[in-house]
Amino acid sequence: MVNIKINGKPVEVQEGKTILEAARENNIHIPTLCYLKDLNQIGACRMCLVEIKGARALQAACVYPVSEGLEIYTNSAKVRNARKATLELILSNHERKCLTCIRNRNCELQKLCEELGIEDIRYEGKNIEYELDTSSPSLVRDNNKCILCRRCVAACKNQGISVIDCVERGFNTHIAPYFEKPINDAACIYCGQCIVACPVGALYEKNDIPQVNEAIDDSEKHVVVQVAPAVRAALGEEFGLPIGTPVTGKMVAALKRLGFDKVFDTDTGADLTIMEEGTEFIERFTKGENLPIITSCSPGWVKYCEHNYPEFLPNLSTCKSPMEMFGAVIKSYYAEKEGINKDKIFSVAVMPCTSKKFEASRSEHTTSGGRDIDVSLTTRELARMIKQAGIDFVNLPDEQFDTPFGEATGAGVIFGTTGGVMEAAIRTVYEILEKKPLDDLDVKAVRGLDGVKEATLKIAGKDVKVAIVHGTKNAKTILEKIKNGEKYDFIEIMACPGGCIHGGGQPIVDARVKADVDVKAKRAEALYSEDRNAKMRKSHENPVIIKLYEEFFGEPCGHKSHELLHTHYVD
Ligand code: HC0
Ligand code: SF4
Repeated sequence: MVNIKINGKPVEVQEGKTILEAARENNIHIPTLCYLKDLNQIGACRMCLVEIKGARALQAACVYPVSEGLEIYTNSAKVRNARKATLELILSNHERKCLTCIRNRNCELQKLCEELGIEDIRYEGKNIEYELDTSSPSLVRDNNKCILCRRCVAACKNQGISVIDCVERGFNTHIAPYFEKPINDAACIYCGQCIVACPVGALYEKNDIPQVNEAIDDSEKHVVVQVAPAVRAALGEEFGLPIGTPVTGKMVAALKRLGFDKVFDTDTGADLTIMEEGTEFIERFTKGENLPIITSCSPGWVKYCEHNYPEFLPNLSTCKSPMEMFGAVIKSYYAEKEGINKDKIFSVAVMPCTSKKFEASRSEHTTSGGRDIDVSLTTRELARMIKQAGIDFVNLPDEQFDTPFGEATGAGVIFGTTGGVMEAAIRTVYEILEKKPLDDLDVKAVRGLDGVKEATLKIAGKDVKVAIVHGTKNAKTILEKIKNGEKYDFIEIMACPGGCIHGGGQPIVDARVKADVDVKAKRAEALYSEDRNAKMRKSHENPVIIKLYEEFFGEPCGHKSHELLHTHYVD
């Protein structure tokens, strides 16, 4: 510990901490902009400048380590003036279209203007006009709004992707994919981690709300929606509810009020995936063929594999993601059962993910003749639709998903967090192979936020070696281990850190909140609590799934399943 003084008050702080951390621990607020805890601590934006007794220049608190006897002033006139001047310079060439900006009222730059008392724009700088990069099916890059904080660059690097970086110098510095290519021509996996890292409106998802509204307004169309597991763990944040509040019932109620004809749960699709993927695993494990089987439900991970490790494509499970399985079921089984022409069905998915927009557009997912999923919206887009419709979300009653897919299990809901697909699969595979119930359904060995988790499970007298990976940077780690001879049987890989709960389509949390709150852990706990309280916790016990096999598919991995529920990603 070291003894320092902040604004004249003596405090004891752990050695190695930065001034910013020391101040925050003592409830002293220092503004930041480029700072993103553990990801981007580079002292670039100069918003966190502080005065240090005896030092000639002001110092960036986010990178300056504390030391014995340091005397720091966080709010002197010199500090306030310097921060304000820096902010005014940032504003001088910022496109200040706040009223129409996607991040209006959730913008860290806007908040700083309020906090630092910016009353007018004193400097009008030269503006470079950048063209929007709309080349990707998932996201838009708008350099006119960019403040060069480099948080997106750090997030992309943390994913092990690094397709964006600063290019050129001085006033011409801007963020771009390599060789200034459109992002769609770079090896971007559309994970959207850059979007959730961005403090302003320089990165956002492709807006697909108009297509959905148009379909809802078309009386000829039967518009169905399915909602991914992780959406319910975060949607409430958009309406001021604490991080980690599960809002399943209100979310369903809101979707019904938005005018969707049927509201379904992707968790049901997840239960179906477990039947197919569990069976596929048992077949491959029994024959000792094509192991490890690697999950393929995360489209960002699939794209990463296609770009960087095509030799592992044969290891991917042939199962489509729950979203796409459900999409195929809706335009086949459901259409038949309800007597609705499949071409009149408009199938929407709400996902915590930006890459799902890309997945929905892939040619592999067109079993119905056209797109099986017509539109994939993000959690944020759903929140926007709810706000635009004037729905009082917080005071909605809890409502239930619609028949004939009204039931899902706890196994389906935990898909939304890292380790969840594996845990759900183990619950089912164990009971099929052991022919007896699993004693403890909480498979703790596969839970938690470590980037790579490994466990060896005993099932039916055999060792099953599993690994769980989240964040594509960690995918590289495990794939390299396999290349070096390490053996695994079953691997779950999710592109986003934390899994879907921290997907690129989820509500954007202010960097200052992220510094204090473990957002991933809180959202994960929302899903685990739903699982604990679920009536059913194993996919193979879901009566909807049992009926689906009886009435339509016959058996898992049978002929019809292969036609509708499986695919191959090829190089
Ligand atoms: Fe996920 Fe999924 S769990 S990818 O993270 O498998 O997006 O939530 O919907 O499809 O179920 C996302 C979340 C899904 C799918 C499921 C899987
Ligand atoms: Fe990088 Fe993901 Fe953003 Fe693409 S979407 S630029 S891969 S962080």
